[in-house]
Amino acid sequence: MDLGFFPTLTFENRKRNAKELAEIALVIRRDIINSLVLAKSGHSGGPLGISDFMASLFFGGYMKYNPQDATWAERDRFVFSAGHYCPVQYSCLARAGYFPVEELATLRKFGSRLQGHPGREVKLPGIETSSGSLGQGISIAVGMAISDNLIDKNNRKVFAVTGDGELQEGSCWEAAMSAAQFKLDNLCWIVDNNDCQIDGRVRDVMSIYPIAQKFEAFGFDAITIDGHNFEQIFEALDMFVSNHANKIRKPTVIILQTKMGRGVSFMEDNYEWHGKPPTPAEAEIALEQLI
Ligand SMILES: Cc1ncc(C[n+]2csc(CCOP(=O)(O)OP(=O)(O)O)c2C)c(N)n1
Repeated sequence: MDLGFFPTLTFENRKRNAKELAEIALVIRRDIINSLVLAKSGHSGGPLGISDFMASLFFGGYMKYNPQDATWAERDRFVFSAGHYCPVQYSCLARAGYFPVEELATLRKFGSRLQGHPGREVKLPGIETSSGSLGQGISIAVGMAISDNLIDKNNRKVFAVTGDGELQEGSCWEAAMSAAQFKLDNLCWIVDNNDCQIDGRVRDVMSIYPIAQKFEAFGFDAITIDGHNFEQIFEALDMFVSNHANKIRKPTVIILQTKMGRGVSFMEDNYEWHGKPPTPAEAEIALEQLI
């Protein structure tokens, strides 16, 4: 599918069309496989698992951005706190028109703008901050939301994704405390709850459950959804957009129940795919499944 047809600045008019977004999610998943097999290193499982949500966020009309002017003053901001998921973010940015799709083939190469974790210093358009040291990106996102809500008093939104294993970092909960304290109704925190992390099941390594109740206790409006069900994704994002518009003076968290490696049979729900790329033979099978 050629995604070149997405014109700039049409986010306001884009329809929340589950069928179209599912096709876009497949394009994104293929980009992830293609870039990782060339890189010969990197993270497959998380990026594949969150592709349905990322397709909806970037191409479903929920986020304001301008690929021709990446630092446009009115843009909403997106931070991938779980920076190791960046192959999915790079695909979304390329498909949105921030940089040529061909550049995805440079993932993790020496001198590339597409490093293994997003880096602000390499000046890739669309990357708002460096991230990858777990727990830090979300803290930066909270700072962005504070500056928008309390200082500049503008209408921008901040979207930030953490992993579920990432929630084991204490700094995430300091960020959550601050988001509630400063009544950040412009902050949409997304947790990718695939119950997998680098060493095994999140619940076995260090349980972070129950997630929604914890965030609610911290003062968030929380919603837990099936992260592969587009209607539920739309419902959750609509809830945040309405919370922001109605100035409910609370941050929102969307907990996505996803499968690591979604779409590729031998990667699905298998934490061993947290941090490795497919071999060329595996990539061939994966691409056959992602159509
Ligand atoms: C502060 C910090 N500690 C450790 C790591 C190494 N690390 C990278 S990803 C990861 C596991 C994260 O789990 P999760 O957030 O669930 O991501 P997923 O396994 O779903 O990709 C770890 C421990 C890191 N990047 N930063």
